[in-house]
Amino acid sequence: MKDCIFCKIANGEIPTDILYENEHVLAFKDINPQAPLHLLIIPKKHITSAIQLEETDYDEIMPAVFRAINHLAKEFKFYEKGYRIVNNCGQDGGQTVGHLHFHLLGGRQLQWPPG
Ligand code: DGP
Repeated sequence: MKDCIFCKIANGEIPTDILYENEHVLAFKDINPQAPLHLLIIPKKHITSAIQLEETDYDEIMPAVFRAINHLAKEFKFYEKGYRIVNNCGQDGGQTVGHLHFHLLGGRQLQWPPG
């Protein structure tokens, strides 16, 4: 989608170090890290937020997202001490980029509840 920053990353318009890629998703470092390791996993297809997921996305996108997360968690050894997967959905959820993405955070003791 035109003017979507994550679509521009997905189609190579904005050069970004891609850490993981499969048919449906890709992953890269968050520009504003909130933990020693803070990655973003996004679908290549433009989906505005989790509430906009369509029927086929449950079969295609979401398994690919979790495949990517588990691959990265092992590669970066998040899993050894634990990590957090976050999806901010909509305004009250704190979503600032209107292209579905999952944060993968680790490398420090994370607090709960979130703000
Ligand atoms: P959220 O608040 O859940 O919508 O998170 C959006 C995240 O996207 C935020 O942590 C910063 C990150 N971000 C925004 N623009 C860029 C960008 O151009 N490159 C990268 N790598 N991350 C970005």
